[in-house]
Amino acid sequence: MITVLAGGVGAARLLAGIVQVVPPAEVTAVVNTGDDVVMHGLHISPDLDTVTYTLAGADNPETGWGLAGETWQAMGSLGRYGGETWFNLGDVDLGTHLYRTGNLAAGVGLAEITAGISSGWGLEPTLLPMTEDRVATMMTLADGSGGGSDEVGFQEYFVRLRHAVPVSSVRFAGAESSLPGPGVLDAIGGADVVVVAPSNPIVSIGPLLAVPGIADAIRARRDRTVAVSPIIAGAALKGPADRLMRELGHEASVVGVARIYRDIASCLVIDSADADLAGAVETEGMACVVTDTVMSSPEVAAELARTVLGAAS
Ligand code: FO1
Repeated sequence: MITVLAGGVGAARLLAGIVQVVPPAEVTAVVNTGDDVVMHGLHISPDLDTVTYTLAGADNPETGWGLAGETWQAMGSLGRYGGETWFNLGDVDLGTHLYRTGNLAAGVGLAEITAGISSGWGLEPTLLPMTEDRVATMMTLADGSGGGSDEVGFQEYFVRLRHAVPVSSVRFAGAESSLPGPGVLDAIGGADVVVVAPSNPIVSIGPLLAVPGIADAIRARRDRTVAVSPIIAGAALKGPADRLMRELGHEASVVGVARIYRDIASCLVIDSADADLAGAVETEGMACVVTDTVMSSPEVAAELARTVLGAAS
C-alpha cells in the first residue's frame, strides 16, 4: 500500500505517475481540504477535484485545475445577473459541486461523497479527504491589500488576488478541533511507503499536518516517508510556494523544504537542478535523492514515481 499526502496539481501528477508503476488499487491519497470554499452555496473541494480529474485523464493540463474541453455557459449566465464570477466554475465541473453539496446537505460525509465521485470517474485509487470537518486555510495579508480585510480565505488570496499580495501569516481555522477523515490514520499507519507530494508545504501539506493525529501518525512512519520538493532552483513550478516560504521566514530552497519536513520524512527527493544542495539537505538530517522532478510527461512522472518509491527502501 502506498499513501500519498496530496495538495493539487503537483500531487495529482505524481499520483498519475505512481499508478503507472504500482497497482492503482494499492494507492491512497489523503487530500487537503483547507482550500475548500463555498461559492454560490456550492461546496467546492479544489484539491480533491484536481486529483480526481487528473487520475481520470480528464484534467485541463493548461490551467492545472478543472476539466479539459470545459464550457462556461453557466458562468456567463451568472455574470449577466451581476453575480460574482472571479472563481470560474465550468459547466461540467458544476455537476461535481452539485453532487457534493446536495449530499452534504442530506447529511452524507465528505469521505463517502468523495468515494462516490471517484467511482463516477472509474478511479481505482482511494481518495480520502484529510478531514470531514471544516478546516479553512486563512491568509493574513501583510499590507491590507485584500480590499479592506486583513485576513482572507485561501481562494480569495489565490484566485481573486492572484496570490500577488504579501502574506504575513497563515492559519488553519477549525483544525484544532477537527478529526482525521475516515480511513486516514489507517492509510498512513498501514502504508509500505508514505509519500509527501510536491505540493506547497505551507498551504497544501500544512493543513494536513494541522489536523490532530495526522502528523503524529506520519512521524511514527518517518523511516518509510519520502517527501518530494516542490521547490526547484529556489522557485515553485506553479503557484506561490516560494514566495510564501520567504514571506513566512523559511528559506525558499530544497534546504528550507528539508527543514519543514525533516521531522516527518526520512528522505527528500530533489531536482537535478539542485544537485549541489544534496549535502546541505543531508546536513538537515534527511537522506537526499537527486533526479528529474519536473513532470513534463506521463513518462517522467512514472520515472519519478519509481525513484520516490525506491527511495523508501
Ligand atoms: N484557479 C484559478 O486560478 N482560477 C479559477 O477561477 C479557479 C476555479 C476553480 C474552480 C474549481 C476548482 O476545483 C478549482 C479552481 N481553481 C481555480 C483552482 C484552485 O482553486 C487552486 O489551484 C487550488 O486551490 C490550489 O491547489
